[in-house]
Amino acid sequence: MNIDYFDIESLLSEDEILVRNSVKQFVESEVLPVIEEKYLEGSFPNELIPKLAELGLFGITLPVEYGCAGLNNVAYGLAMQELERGDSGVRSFVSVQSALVMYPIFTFGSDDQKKQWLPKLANGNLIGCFGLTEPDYGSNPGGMVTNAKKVDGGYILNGAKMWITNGSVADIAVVWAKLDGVIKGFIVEKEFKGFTAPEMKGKHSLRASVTSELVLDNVFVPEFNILNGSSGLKSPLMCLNQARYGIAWGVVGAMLACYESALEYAKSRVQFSKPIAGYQLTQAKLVGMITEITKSQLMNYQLAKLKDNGKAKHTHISMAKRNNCDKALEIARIAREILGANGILSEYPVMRHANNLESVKTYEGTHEMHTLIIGEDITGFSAFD
Ligand code: TGC
Ligand code: FAD
Repeated sequence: MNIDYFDIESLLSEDEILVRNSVKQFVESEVLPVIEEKYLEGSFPNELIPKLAELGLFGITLPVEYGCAGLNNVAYGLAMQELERGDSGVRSFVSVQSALVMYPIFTFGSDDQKKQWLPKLANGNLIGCFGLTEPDYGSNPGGMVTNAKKVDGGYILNGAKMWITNGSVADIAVVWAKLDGVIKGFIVEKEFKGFTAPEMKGKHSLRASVTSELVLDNVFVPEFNILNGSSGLKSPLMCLNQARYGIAWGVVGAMLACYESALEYAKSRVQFSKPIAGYQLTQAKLVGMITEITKSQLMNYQLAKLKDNGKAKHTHISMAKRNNCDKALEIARIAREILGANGILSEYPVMRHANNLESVKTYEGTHEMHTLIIGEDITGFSAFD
């Protein structure tokens, strides 16, 4: 089923529809059959990695000369939407690889660095992660204490990162550290002495996704591995723009899965004299859901157009990330309500999506951070401190 109340499909090109349909088909045939089990087990379905690469989903907007698909932002968004219709953890995997690892190498790296890493990241032979958050610096990454010192032939890195998606499975980590007080990006390879990435356990959310600490204990990073084009907090924030954009689209996929599940259930579950879909209270819930989905779809489409035309501001992206994550979580919770007791079972996707969305609303800038970012933009007053 394509839930598209305002016929947004009529705005899509044939290529964009093709991307959406092929990712959707992949999710239906390869992700949905395994995801509940993987979620309950607490592991990522690694067997999907070569297939995600084959579909061209890693670095989807980057140029073909690096083995990427070179597609536009509508296609990127639709791909993320369809992946997250399956599971936020699968979309996270692709977000990190594309927006947080390949994008910084493409944007801040030298030609040699691009040639060395991008094709292998595009074909899934290398997996990457992105280390910005620290135990004491989450919403305020500018305060980070991880630091780099210049030495002969390279740098010595010390510090710790926390909550890092794909950390323990990554071959390379894009680590942000202060060099003479200025934030720079470094490519830390998993074999480097003094570098470890213990997995974080006990999550009730994003269970089909690996989350880790990164520990840097006097790690020598050769000169070749510094991202010289990066400078200051603005550089990691530019990467976050790419990922937040993908999340804004992705969570619409989670909304669609929850809405579809609740609608079908409501039409067939009979209580008192008729299906619960026939009661006004249930209809009000379903109407609220489809209206929020439609608003998010329209905002995403216009955001994509702004982005493709180089006119998207980071505050536009904040608005879409903030709104869509909030509404997705609300929709997932209401869907669970409509399903009654069945809503907590793994037979239905809604509780998994609801739990995942708790993280999605938090990472890449919490709801509150995006409120303050937009608040500052419209009033001219910063309310962070
Ligand atoms: P502030 O002074 O506001 O900004 C510093 C410089 O950066 C510029 N800037 C941006 N540039 C590009 N894109 C953006 N989004 C930008 N936001 C700000 C700003 O203009 C300034 O430039 P300049 O030239 O003046 O130096 O910084 P602040 O220290 O006051 O901090 C505020 C800020 C923006 C950091 C905070 O609002 C924020 O965004 N916090 C959230 C942190 C965050 O999102 N962390 C995410 C970690 S990664 C992650 O969660 C991955 S999840 C992966 C997955 O599994 O999918
Ligand atoms: P804090 O910053 O401690 O915030 C706690 C609460 O205080 C929040 O509600 C926040 O909104 C509020 N708050 C903070 N400051 C203010 C203020 N000024 N005004 C009002 N309220 C405020 N990070 C990475 O670098 N790489 C990753 O790959 C990555 N993956 C993640 C995966 C998962 C599953 C999760 C859960 C997180 C991940 N993160 C990652 C970290 C994520 O970006 C941070 O959790 C997020 O930025 C918030 O930081 P925090 O958890 O330290 O919360």
